Amino acid sequence: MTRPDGVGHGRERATILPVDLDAFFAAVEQRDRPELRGKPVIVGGGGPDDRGVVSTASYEARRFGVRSAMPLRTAGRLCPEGIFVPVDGAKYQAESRRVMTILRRFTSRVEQVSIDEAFLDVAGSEALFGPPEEIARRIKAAIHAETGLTASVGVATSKLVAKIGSDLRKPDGLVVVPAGEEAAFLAPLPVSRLWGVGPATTTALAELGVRTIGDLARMPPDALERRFGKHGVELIDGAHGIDRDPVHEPEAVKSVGHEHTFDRDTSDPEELERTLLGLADGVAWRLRGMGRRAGTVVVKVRDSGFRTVTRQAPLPEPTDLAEPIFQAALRLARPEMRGKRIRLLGVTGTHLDEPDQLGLFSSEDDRRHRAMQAADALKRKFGDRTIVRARLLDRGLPAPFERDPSSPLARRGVDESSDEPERVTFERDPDADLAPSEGDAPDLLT
Ligand code: DCP
Ligand code: MG
Repeated sequence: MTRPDGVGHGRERATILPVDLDAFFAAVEQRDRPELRGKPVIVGGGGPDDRGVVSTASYEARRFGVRSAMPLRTAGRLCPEGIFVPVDGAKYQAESRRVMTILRRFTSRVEQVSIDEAFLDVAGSEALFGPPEEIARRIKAAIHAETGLTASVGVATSKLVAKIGSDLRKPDGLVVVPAGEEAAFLAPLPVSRLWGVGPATTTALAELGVRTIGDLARMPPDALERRFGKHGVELIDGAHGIDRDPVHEPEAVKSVGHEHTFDRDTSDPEELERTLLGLADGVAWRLRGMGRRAGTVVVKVRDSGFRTVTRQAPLPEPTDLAEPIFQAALRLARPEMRGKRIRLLGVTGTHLDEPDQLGLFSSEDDRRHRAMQAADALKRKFGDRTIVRARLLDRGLPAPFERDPSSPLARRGVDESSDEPERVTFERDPDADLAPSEGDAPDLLT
């Protein structure tokens, strides 16, 4: 697509796919509680008398005008039959992670932009999965089969046009805008569909007689620039479907680690072992989320006198499972812990392999199976109260393992010298020439 002045966005093919789950939190609740299906479900806070706001509403509730960010009281007034459900953040995070893992089976070029939304660039995946439209169908089918949720997907040459497309036929939509048809696709839509066009700009444009994106595209550019300044130039680009922002791949990560500082220094072998297990589980969990495996385990042991040692050893084979990471960590840490009171333990996986095209070579079922085998092995070893995270949560520890890997906090990593009780660290590849994007996933839940 090329602007009248000859400026194009440089992409000749429609390979950008936004994927956005439909009524995400509400859909998860309707999936898990069949009695809520087909009903107006409002997720957020304690109910219509609560002072909070709506997180999201099922499409049934939206028919009454209920929207995200609306006060719960207003929602209760608009939709008296609405069923109010509290937010279950950990559950939605886990679901989000499953969906992102599915997306990464289709390409490594996945940019997660919120808890339920990502952009993919599938140029390069076509030999394996077919043309972009076919990939879009497969993605929708895989998400539905594996999570029971529906997603809306767009296909276009730019994020802007593809996203407008994916929003257009929600829920369960699929809109393809072939290269060269952007202007025709956008022309009849209201200007408010464009990014950065809120109520004020919409009103100002209406005063100029501009209501649709087509009206906007026909406006003399200098008139828009005079009226809106720099924003005017963006408006003109938008009206022509021009958006040069590429899909930003995740930063190259070299290692994944978790640390725990004990409330009170301890020499209790059971507590030390259990903590290593929890840390190993967190590392494995995170690796699986990234589609990576660690080749080496590093442990860090700090005693009550602040003496810190790190020990590392290669794993028998690269892994993303808790059990081998835990076994290696225990072997490394045990001699360092003997006869000491321990202040801090850390477990890190390094020498990560290349991002896995996961499902290409091993089916998701295989992977789940392996993960479950590992859980079973741990169960055999530690008896029945074994869900590792649950055991750690029982002890009142924070839940570092539920942190969204793409959250700004986790991406930033944490200062090595700080002494926070529980930390997630990412070490970036200094060679990777990938600037962190401004559009980091909003950390909705943490
Ligand atoms: N969310 C929230 N508060 C907001 C907006 C969103 O807590 N103000 C949460 C709840 C949503 C989730 O984020 O389920 C995803 O946001 P979306 O904007 O994608 O909204 P939905 O997925 O709920 O609906 P849609 O079908 O319009 O995408
Ligand atoms: Mg959504």
